[in-house]
Amino acid sequence: MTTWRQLLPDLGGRTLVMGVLNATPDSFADGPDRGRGLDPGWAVERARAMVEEGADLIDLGAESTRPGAAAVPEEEELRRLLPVLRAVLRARLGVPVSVDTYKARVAEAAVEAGAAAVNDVSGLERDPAMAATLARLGVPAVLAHGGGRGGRAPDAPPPVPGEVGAPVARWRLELDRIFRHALEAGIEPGAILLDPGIGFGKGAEENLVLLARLEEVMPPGIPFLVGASRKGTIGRLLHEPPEARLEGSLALAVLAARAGAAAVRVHDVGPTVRALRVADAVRAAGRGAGAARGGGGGETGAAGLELRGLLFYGRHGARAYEREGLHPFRVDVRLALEAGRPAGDRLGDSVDYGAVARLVRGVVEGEPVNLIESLAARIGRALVARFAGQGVRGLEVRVHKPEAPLHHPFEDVAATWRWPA
Ligand code: HH2
Repeated sequence: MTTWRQLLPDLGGRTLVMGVLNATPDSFADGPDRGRGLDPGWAVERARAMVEEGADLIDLGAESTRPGAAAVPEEEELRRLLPVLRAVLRARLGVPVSVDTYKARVAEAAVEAGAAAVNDVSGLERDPAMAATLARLGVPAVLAHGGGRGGRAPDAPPPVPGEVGAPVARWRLELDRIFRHALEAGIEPGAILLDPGIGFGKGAEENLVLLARLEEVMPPGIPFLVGASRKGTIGRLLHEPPEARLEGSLALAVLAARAGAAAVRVHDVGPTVRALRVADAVRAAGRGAGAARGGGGGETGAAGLELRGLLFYGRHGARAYEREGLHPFRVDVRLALEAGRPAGDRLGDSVDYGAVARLVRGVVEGEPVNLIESLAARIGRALVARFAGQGVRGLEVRVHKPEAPLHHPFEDVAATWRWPA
């Protein structure tokens, strides 16, 4: 199976840019260009211009996903898509082309024609055949949250009665579920880019909260893409039509990059590439300064190590059904090192956090226990047994159960274990 990093080697370095190409008569954001992408000749020139402006990949869609758009039958979608896809591929523009579709048959035909990736706004939800099809095709995929249910009116009340404010925990769970669904279908973790789905099934206020809290919403360790370009969220703030939302789109691309997005999906490629070049330079400088502060240890003081949000699946729980399927557990580990640690700047002078993560994984994926308190204790004892002799003088383990069997919306259920007690 091809991974995203094989397709886009810069993934995880700078923020990558996916350029939007619509072979549709009704895409919300295309302004005076609406419908022109149905013409293969025009589409090739548009794609070429985006690549010249710095696009890392082109995303070709033949069905609008805007709220209220009419569903397009498979045959019609293929009739629009394939001639444009073939023409763009024939032009050998030097970047991969993904196809924006939630239909397995369309994805399959597009990959057979040469598409390198699939962008499913429904996160495998809308077409039950999509997950297995992607696993079989072996191409990487963008899996978005919320695009499977049809758009909700921007000012509609929250979908869960009484769920006012931020449904952050729910989005996070649903994204975890999308990821797990993909893994269970046989898609490799490295072939998945998650997407919070700005504007998909979310009200106006919710989209702002989602953008503000991306770092909490997106499962750690899984690269994600954000598509906010020209969307209604910007229109409602600036009162401009989609083709005049450049500044708003740039602001959101920069905020997404700041929150750790691996890629953004945009209409205005050149300005976005330039804005991100600056934003990425600031981010990189921040990382450098942090490294300089944290590095070169061994002179005085004691360092600590922290791993947060390690995600593993296990069968722990007191109810019989919890033993039947895998469910997620998130683990935070904090290790306090003895004074004078790390003794030098080599891996052997400190605790190898990869080894910590592997040990936690072994316990979570191992023999089930009833209580998360027991799970936290089991992880803690295993860590003490392994690392106490390597300069660790204290540790704290926190186990979160994001799918705890509670019949109320909740933020978190967690248990903590400390050593020394
Ligand atoms: N947004 C749109 C379409 N596809 N795919 C992903 N992964 N993420 C998004 O946010 C996303 C998407 C909507 O933009 P556009 O393609 O310009 O409009 P339309 O759906 O009306 O064609």
